[in-house]
Amino acid sequence: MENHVSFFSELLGQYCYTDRITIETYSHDQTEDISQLPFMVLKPKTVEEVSKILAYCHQHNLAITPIGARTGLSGGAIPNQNGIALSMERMNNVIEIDEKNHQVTVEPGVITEVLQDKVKEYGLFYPPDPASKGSCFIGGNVAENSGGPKAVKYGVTKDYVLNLQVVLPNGHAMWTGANVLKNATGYNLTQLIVGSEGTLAVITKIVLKLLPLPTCDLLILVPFRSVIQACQAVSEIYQNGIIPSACELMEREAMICSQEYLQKNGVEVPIPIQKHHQAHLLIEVDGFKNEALMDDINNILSVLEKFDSFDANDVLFAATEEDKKQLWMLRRTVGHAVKSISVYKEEDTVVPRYALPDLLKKVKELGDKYAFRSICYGHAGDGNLHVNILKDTMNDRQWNEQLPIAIRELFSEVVKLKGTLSGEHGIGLVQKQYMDIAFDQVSIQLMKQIKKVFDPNNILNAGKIFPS
Ligand code: LAC
Ligand code: ZN
Repeated sequence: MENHVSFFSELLGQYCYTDRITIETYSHDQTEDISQLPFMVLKPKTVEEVSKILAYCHQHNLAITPIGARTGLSGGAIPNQNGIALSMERMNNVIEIDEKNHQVTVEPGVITEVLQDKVKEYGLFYPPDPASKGSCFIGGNVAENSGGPKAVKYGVTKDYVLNLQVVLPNGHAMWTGANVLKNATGYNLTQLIVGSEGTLAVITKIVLKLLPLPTCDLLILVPFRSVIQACQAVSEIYQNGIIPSACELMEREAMICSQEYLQKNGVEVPIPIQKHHQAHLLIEVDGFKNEALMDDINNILSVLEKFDSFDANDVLFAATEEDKKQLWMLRRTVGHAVKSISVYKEEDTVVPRYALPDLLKKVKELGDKYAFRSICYGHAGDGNLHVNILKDTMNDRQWNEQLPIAIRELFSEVVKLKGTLSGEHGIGLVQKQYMDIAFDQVSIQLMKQIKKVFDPNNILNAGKIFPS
């Protein structure tokens, strides 16, 4: 160990850490209550440093995990116990905004919202907006193929990644593609790296596609007396040819929980939640002409009229920018808020949009069968339901032995509905035991062989994605 520490100290000087506080800080992300202590944290600044670090780890068989802002929800960036934590936080430059081509080149440690704000100055738009956009890194978004509310109209991170500079586990630095919108040249290595959760290569530069920035948006909060009908209404909106820029679902408890959490933290979001309202849809439309957006909203409302549990009189129209900010804050806080009330597990189920009501029914049925409480919310327009399962009064045996059986049953249903295990949070550590539900052995072996081609010594983020 001492030899290793002196090699890395020589390479990085003060940016090689072995002190207790740093080690503990980098031992976890935001995944449940999991933590694994690395023996060292490294914070390189250049691609050359990353290359030297990986070449050394490859040569000495040292486990190393690339780490972003530690906002992940599946444990993708939790280092191996006694492994090395490779934090990308110092590689945080927006290198070039190419206005002529609507592209931006960034380093992985740039905060997603900082990137969005920077390109906004040029009238450009980077749409993917995970709930943690104010703190997560773009590199982590690429590694996990993150989504967010706007995915429903604009797509997820993968849809914007044109080219990547990566360092292979043996230390070789390379570009995966070209800075072009079309590319039919060889295997698509760029998209293989996207969503590979830091298991194939370390991302050191990212070229992203940008869009013109929409100039207006409208936002409504729509109450329903039935959560199942709220889900049914979502696909009805799309079947009527309307594509909102966000279509989010919050169960009653999710709204209340978020409101109370914000209040405890000194933020009042005074939105009336009536006793009979079981769910809300938060629907946004965006574009370039306000009148066209008003038409969209009216069309959406007339589609919703078909549902008898829709309360037209209680629709809340965000009249000001401040109203919009508050509604989005309420939605973006749900995850944190739910977690603050109990030990929890968060599933990131995703099904074809039309199957969302069936998925929700199954979640509640399983809750009755296995005696767990769930709070559901998420990106209904994408069929992407976050199911937060609370430990509450469950005893340890129920939690540790019964719940995995219930989750297995849930994922089996998801796959039956032609969906899959994770829409945007990744597999990481916490979902790998369920991979056999989504893939047969041949597919899993194929993926493991790809991992081996990239990383023959299995040093890079080992133990993730695949069941041990
Ligand atoms: C959200 C995160 C948890 O949608 O994905 O709030
Ligand atoms: Zn989400």
